[in-house]
Amino acid sequence: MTMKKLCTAGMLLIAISAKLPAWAQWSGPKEKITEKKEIKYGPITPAHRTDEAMERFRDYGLGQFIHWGIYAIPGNEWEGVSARNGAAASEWIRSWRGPRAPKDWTKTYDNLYKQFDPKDFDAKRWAKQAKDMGAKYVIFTTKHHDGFAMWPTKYSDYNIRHTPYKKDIVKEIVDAYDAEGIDVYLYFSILEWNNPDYMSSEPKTEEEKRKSARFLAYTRNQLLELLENYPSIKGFWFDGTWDRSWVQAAEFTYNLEKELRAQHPGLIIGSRFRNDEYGKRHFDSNGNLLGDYEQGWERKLPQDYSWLNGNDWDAVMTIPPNGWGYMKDWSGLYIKDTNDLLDMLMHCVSMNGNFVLNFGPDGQGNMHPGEDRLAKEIGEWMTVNSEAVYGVRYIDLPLSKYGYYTKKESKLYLTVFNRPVNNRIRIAIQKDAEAVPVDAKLLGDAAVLTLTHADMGLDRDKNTYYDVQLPADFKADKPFVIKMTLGTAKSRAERLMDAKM
Ligand code: FHN
Repeated sequence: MTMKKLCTAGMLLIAISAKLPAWAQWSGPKEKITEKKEIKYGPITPAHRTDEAMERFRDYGLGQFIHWGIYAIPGNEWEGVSARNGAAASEWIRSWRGPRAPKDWTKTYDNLYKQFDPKDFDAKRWAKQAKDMGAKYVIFTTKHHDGFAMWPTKYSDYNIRHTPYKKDIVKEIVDAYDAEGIDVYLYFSILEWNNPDYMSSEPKTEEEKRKSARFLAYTRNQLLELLENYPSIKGFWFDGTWDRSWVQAAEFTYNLEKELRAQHPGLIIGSRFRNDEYGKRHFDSNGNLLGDYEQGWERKLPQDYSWLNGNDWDAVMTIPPNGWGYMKDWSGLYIKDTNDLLDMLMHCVSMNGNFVLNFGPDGQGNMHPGEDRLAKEIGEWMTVNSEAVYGVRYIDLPLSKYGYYTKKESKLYLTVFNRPVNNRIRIAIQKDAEAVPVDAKLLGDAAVLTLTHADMGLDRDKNTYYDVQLPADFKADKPFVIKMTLGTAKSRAERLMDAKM
């Protein structure tokens, strides 16, 4: 290839990489920043907070997301007609369009609050279920994109006080989950479809600028109100921050984040809240995390630890393929089973992330029966194995083909999803590792497992191996955890003559 062609290809590559779409940061390693910029509205907190609140966040492992609001009443259908393929997701049903959408649907939807009276709602029952499942935090929708507030806000009449239910649902959730020792985070959508002051595009005219200023002030007021009403919460989980109207308000959002943090020391805010003055969201134009944890892993998981750049993160996941609010009909959809969800959980915690499973209760305050079943099965597994989930961290070992490693002080856990036919679980450890497995047992079982050093002597191999032998009669119909202690090696790998090829 001639030099000219090489240069062209190189420039094209640079051009393409410069135009990486925003979501590219969640489908591979982060973009390498070659040219640093002067940034006024970059990070407010250090990329790796070490305070007690943030250490708690790192230790959670498993969380619960709850999407509950007016959209729970239709449950992704109306008068027997499914909104599937008509609305983007069940909690987006207000935006249902197309030939099957009911006549005057938006107007119908915007009056549904007049019938919101969840007779079966019992926050204590939900909190107990979450506790039994093993969740350490809950993220609860105070207000989704439809703008309906699940608390009696002073700043809008479109709220729970004006429903037959009347009571403050956010307070009921906060009190019940606090009582179970589960930390509460409040989901808050900036975007509000039915707020006359909300616009998605950048305000240009004087009138639009006045509306935008009113909307920003309203948003600030509601957030300060939430902090004042519910002082025990640990953080916000922001959403709906992708429209130009919010992106262009970098100075406002920077100052608002500072104010929220000053109002509530230790507050945890994810990377989805705001962007820098160049419009870069989640990470500023120099690649620095905006917020306390990366908040873009939604219905996807990082495929390599290096993609995370050592940042904290959480992954939020639906049980159906998509759809966060209540969906009455799950038929014809792939519904993740317990093994799917445990695999995702261990995938996350093995890479220093938290896994947050979404529940979408119905209009009466009941979880979907499928959610009840999964919560129970996950809870049964966590009862035996949560030691490998809570308070663990990533360990730099060659990836296991049997499952996921997690580490806590001198303990190494391997959660096995793929049991080898010979029952021999081979652990690869770097030859220069200071600590190696010195004993092994199964969580939930007293038996000590046989552990041997398998010095395979492969040429040019940087690793040595330790074999854990599972008893042939060990029965397991779900993932199981091998707990090892890391200590001083009793035998070293032989130094062998290099192969001569
Ligand atoms: O548009 C929302 C969606 O309704 C849901 O709330 C998810 C989960 O957080 N967030 C946005 C889609 O990315």
